[in-house]
Amino acid sequence: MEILTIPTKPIEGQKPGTSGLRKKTRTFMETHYLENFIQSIWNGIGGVDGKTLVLGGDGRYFSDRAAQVILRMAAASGAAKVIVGQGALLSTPAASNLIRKRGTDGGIILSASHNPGGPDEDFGVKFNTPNGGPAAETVVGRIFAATKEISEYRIVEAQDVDLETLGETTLGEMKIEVIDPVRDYADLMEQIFDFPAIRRLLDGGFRIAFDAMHAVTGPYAREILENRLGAKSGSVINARPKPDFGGGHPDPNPIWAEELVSLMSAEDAPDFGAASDGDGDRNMIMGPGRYVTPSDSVAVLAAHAHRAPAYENGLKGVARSMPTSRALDAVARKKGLDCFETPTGWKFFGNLLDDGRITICGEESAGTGSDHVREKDGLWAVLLWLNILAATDKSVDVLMNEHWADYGRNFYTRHDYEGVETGIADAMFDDLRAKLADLPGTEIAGRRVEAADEFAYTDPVDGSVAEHQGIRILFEGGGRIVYRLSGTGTQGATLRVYLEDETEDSARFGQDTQDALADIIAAADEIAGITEKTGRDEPDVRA
Ligand code: VG1
Ligand code: CO
Repeated sequence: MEILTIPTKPIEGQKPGTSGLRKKTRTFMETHYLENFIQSIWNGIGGVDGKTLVLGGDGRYFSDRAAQVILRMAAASGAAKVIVGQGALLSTPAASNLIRKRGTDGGIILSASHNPGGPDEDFGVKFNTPNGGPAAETVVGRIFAATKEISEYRIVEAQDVDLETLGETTLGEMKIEVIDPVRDYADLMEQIFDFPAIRRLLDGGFRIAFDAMHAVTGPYAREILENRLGAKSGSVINARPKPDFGGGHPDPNPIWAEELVSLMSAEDAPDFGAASDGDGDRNMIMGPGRYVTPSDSVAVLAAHAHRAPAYENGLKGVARSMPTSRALDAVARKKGLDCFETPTGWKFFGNLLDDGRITICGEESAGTGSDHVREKDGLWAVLLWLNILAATDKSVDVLMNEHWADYGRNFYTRHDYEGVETGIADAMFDDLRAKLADLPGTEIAGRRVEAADEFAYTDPVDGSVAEHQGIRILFEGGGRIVYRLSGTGTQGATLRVYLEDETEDSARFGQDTQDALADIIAAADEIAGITEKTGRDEPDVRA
């Protein structure tokens, strides 16, 4: 088989963001674009000669083509073997599990996660290291450096590999193993949770709805929830992965998962509702007529995890991304657990998990996970909820109300302003930075500022430092504003404003979130001048 060496030049902007390299699909389809980035991964990790990799993704448009290119490039650079999910499908947590279980040298995940898919939408490539997690900043830095130096890439000339038939095949000297993408993952879930207890719950008439949003979790949820746990057939909706996710955003929040929300708001709503995103690492949790915020969800899961077999001896510690509400901190305090605060993005949990400092972690953006893999894991969160509901025999409503009574309630919302001109967004952050020192002690929208800073994180395991991870304004009495720019968007800048306040007053527990946060929201605009600078008087998304 002929190995071609193709001359190329560095392409601007191949800098991975919060979670891999994410661009418009058409950008990835430009000549050399994907090839340059893949070769730069190989170059950045010291080559793939003799290595074994995992490959799969969320099945979005262009994944099938990209998978063939990556296989040809792995073969050309001497990889020993690639383990591929059938049809090039693998959820992000399933890929993480396979990398770990098979002891491979890492893997490539083809996904732009919750971003829409299709020729005019988004595509993405992510490299995970042998621990199963997203490459840490140092590795990402080497890959990015390689994109700026590349002068050629290697690829073999060959026909497409059949990725539909399970079993072993070869591409030149390289072995390819096409595996069932679901089985190993479903087996892992069965080891972690009390499946017999969940089965009894479902047999007893407890009804669930899981919205796979036409994305990768469909086959996983069908196998686990319907086949292995006996949920009524049809409990999993939108279960067939489609290259364009049925035209929607595969983002499990109350706006994009409207089908689930309307199911859960109906008179005869199921007892439990959940959804996941494009690549299966996010989750949304609902009870009848009730949305559980991701920040609350991770706190509830940490408080009750011991009810699942894998966590019956308790947790080593917990962690949350900085913008995530501090509901988790309250649980950690009561239980005497360490609670780490990390920058946004799962890669920052990797060292804490590898070093045995934490067991459970989460992000406000609907990511929750544990040390069973090194990615956030949507179905894992759903199953832990079901395990807890089965073990306590309580409803979502009762669990949530009891949680607030025990720990207080953290009101929480995120306001996103999408497609803001990059220059305007950058100037806003410069202005904010310049203001920070003067804010403490001032009163804004009736609230007194206690502290203000720009978040930097020193990793307690390897001492690496991540700077510029968001601007924080803390108010007396527990209120907080965080400003950040998204690192996953593909157009202009997305300004994220995270708003939080806390109360232990049970009379306020039922209050509407936006109402409860009205003064903090007003303060956020006053401090940053959002309306004035962007010309927007409303966010595009209130999550
Ligand atoms: C967003 C979320 C972040 C999450 C990341 C990847 O990043 O805020 O919490 O880890 O997406 O999630 P950003 O930089 O846009 O705020 V996924 O499910 O898109 O891989
Ligand atoms: Co995702």
